[in-house]
Amino acid sequence: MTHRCGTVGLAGRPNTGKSSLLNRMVGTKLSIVSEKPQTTRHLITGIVTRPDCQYVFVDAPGQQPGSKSVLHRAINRRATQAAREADVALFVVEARRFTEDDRRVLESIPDAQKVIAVVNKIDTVKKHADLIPFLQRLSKARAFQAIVPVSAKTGRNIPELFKALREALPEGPAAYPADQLTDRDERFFAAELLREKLFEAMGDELPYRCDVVIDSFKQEGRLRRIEATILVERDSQKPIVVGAGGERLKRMASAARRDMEKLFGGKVYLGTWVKVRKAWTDDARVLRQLGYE
Ligand SMILES: Nc1nc2c(ncn2[C@@H]2O[C@H](COP(=O)(O)OP(=O)(O)OP(=O)(O)O)[C@@H](O)[C@H]2O)c(=O)[nH]1
Ligand SMILES: [Mg+2]
Repeated sequence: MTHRCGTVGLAGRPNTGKSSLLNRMVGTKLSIVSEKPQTTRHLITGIVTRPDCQYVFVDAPGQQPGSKSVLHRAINRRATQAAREADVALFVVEARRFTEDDRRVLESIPDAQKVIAVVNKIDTVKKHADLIPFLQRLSKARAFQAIVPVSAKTGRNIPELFKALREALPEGPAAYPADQLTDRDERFFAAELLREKLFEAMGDELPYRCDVVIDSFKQEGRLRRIEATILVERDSQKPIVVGAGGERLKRMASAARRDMEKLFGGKVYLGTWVKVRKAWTDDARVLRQLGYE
């Protein structure tokens, strides 16, 4: 059988389940997930190596209209970057929902690009027949290479998606060693896992005012000693993140630490601080430090 290898760029409106899908396909939780939109802020590579094909998935932020800050614009700029630059784009929509925002994402993927549509969250559809009119409507939006209904949650139809992807990828040798899972380092994942807890524990506004900086990451024997700072924009936000008696910060930190231990496969010490960096979401210098160039 010919060997294939290529990049697969994810794109879609916020919250359609792109990161959940990447994690499901890679079989490891690499990309953080939450119920809130625009959880993902960076491009994250997840690599799947099979005897006949290497799939290099790239997760991306969901594109959200209305540019609120410099951070927001930076996130939006990379929303369809992975899909535009990859060998194949995976356009992820929610079962039975195709909104103007979905259409806008699809239109920003160039006509010449190969696109596979993934209809995610089919576990929320009781009867398969209920999905058919939606699939028909979707098929008119563009000449897709394939339309594959899946559930990232249950894993339903994921093998079919791999099959459709393989057919769309170019022939070639593997680009990465067979045991490589990602192009990001542990420092990156440490920051992301703590950021995920902010998304889980905080209200609708504050997660977008926060980010995480890893101040130090040291391997001491089998222990990873990590010091992290949560950045907030205003003095008034700090006590909200810390919580009464420091309870909330403690809870978020232990949840993040447990996830890190699982991903890294070893004990982690995590120290956390909260610092105010006035209006950092509009500060180009801070944004550069955080990796949003
Ligand atoms: N029922 C169901 N829920 C799902 C499925 N896939 C994802 N979700 C949920 O949908 C929400 C959003 O998932 P994410 O994976 O963070 O979505 P995303 O597209 O990466 O979102 P952004 O990074 O914000 O663009 C989370 O609450 C997930 O648990 C699925 O197959 N079925
Ligand atoms: Mg995401």
